[in-house]
Amino acid sequence: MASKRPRKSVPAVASPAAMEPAETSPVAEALAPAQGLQSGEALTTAQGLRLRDTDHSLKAGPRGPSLLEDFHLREKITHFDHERIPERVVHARGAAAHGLFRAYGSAASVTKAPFLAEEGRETPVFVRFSTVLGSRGSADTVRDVRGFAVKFYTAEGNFDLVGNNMPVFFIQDGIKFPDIIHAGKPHPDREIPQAQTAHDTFWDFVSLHTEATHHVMWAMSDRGIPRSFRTMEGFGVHTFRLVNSAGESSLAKFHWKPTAGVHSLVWEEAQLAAGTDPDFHRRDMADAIDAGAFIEYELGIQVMADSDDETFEGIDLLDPTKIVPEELAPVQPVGMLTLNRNPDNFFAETEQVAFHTGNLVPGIEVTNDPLMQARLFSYLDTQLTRLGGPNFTQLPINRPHAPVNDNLRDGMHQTAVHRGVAPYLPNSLAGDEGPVPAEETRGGYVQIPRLVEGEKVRANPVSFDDHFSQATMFYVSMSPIEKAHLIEAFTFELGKCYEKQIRERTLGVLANVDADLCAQVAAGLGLPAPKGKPATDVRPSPALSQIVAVPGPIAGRVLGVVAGPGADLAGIGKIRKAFEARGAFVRVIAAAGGVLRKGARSEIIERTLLTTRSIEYDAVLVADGAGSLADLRLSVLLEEAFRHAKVLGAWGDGKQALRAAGIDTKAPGILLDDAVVAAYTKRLIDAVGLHRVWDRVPLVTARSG
Ligand code: HDE
Repeated sequence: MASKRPRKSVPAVASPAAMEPAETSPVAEALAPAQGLQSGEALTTAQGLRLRDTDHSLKAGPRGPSLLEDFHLREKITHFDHERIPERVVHARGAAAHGLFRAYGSAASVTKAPFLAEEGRETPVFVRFSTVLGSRGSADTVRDVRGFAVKFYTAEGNFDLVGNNMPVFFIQDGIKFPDIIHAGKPHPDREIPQAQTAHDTFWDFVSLHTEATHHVMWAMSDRGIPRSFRTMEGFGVHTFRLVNSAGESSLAKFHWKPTAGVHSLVWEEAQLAAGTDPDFHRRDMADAIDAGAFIEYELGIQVMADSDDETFEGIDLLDPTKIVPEELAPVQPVGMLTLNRNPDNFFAETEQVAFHTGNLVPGIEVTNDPLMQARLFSYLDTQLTRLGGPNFTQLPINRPHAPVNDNLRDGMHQTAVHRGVAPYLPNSLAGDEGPVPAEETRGGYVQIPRLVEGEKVRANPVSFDDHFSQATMFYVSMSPIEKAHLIEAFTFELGKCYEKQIRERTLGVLANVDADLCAQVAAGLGLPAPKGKPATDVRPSPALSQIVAVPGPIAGRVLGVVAGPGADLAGIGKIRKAFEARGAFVRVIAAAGGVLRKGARSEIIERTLLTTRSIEYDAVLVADGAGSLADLRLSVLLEEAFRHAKVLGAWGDGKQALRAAGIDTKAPGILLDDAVVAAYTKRLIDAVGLHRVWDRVPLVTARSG
């Protein structure tokens, strides 16, 4: 969908933590050498030779063959031929932003890592969000897990928190990763379907491999289709071991909590967006940051006592298919992350950034979670192929902001000119230039001593055998609308499977989660519901539901206002002022492009009925003066927004357009007034702050039968 860049004048999100992007941030400084490769005014070859003509190849006469001696032709084409690198084997589709993390200092009691422990300490970060299964060019809004990878450029070296927007994983042992990914990726014969799990091989695997059940519940829930990157949580998933300055350890789980709340798309909207704006999430993030509506997440930790059995309230903390309910261990805030700068170059930064779960700093250690253990191997290994050799840490985006003095040498794409003759330790020849080991208190990878002993086995602890109780907890913690979405998602995905035995086997799995869930999905598929043995002693965890009862912030939300010649521009102006003051956006929609003028006022038409679709908006209004705009596309826009439980409204004669679209103006979430007054604007802000008008859903369901 064509998009204008948002107005630069939109003010920053009204929050004390929002920061102006620094003129020269440390990251920009780190990138300086790369940018320095472009200098001078004249077009040159890679060798610096000035070029007069880059439009014609050297030929034997204007109609003759090209000559092999045309070095410029060969250099230009050869470089182009090699512009692509292999896409990531998973998480290929992603978008990223720079930002700053500011520590509250509250983590000092549990970790000595200064970027967490020192109050007010600011650390530059680079964050890449991604889907897991789709190729680099796939759509943003597909149902999938979202990657949430954060690189902290700390003074002690890089720390990477390579997490997801769901707190659990499909598998307990990393050795199963190729299996789950092969099952989820497109079928190897036809390479379809792209970027989705609604196909036989995925459901074949997860129905046979029941430890995936809890994660499947998350993936089928609204969490699988986030409204935007700014409205999703992030999780470190694994349990980490934190160590404080007194050498005491505790076990912890990392959580990112978005200040904008946790909100999702509805399924039909996600599907429409995948076609009409495949870049929906990355556009949303880039536009918002460009406009100064920065994106924030609070980092929190759940802290559990370190113990020999590494369990908490009966939950095995080494099992990545389990969460610790927040009601049992509260998430304690330790700092704020603000994304405030878009990358300058997608390839140099977003594509070449290399995360690694083994990038740790003193004060943060890994545990024996067998999923984490396998990851420690994988992330460095994959970059050797993807980034073409062992020197990817020298790329500007991967370079630490801490001093580097290693004895790693040579290799493909070496850009450092190392001096000296003794890249080894111990030595007597390096003099002052050679590195020496850090003193004990400052050294990295000095793990807290723990006894490790056991027989060599290929086995899981018995506690890993419970595959269903937390899946049940997830389901019973959902509100009715979230349950309905889950049922719809399962029915959709299984309805896309060709093999009846896979549908039946999955129903057998769901029967062990919840009888009602199983019965409703079975009814949708036209199959009998099998009986199972769901856990009965499960307590709901209210923190798992994302439905809000009180209006939250509206930063980053988009309001579409339908207008036309003669529309009430003063009213639009009042709404714009109120929304932009809260970091939200107002886009004027009209039948054709241009500028609307009335007296001294003007409004740029940012979207036309040809270029827009309802998925772009969290709410749609029809302005006074636009009520007689008769266009089927407007009716579709309004009707879709109605069906997707979005706030709709109109003032003055704008109400006519709602009625012409067949919208029941007495339905919940239809905000009408005669003119834009302060009370009307407040009602709008509150309604958008509730994200959706869920009360309207029964009406829509009744209408569609
Ligand atoms: Fe990853 N994962 N993963 N993963 N992962 C990669 O690394 C892997 C897992 C996650 O934006 C790859 O550089 C294995 C869990 C994110 O660049 C690769 C296992 C979680 C990203 C890899 C896991 C993640 C990756 C592909 C099981 C959430 C995107 C390209 C043992 C806690 C990072 C790359 C980015 C990327 C392997 C499981 C998150 C192949 C073997 C669990 C967010 O190394």
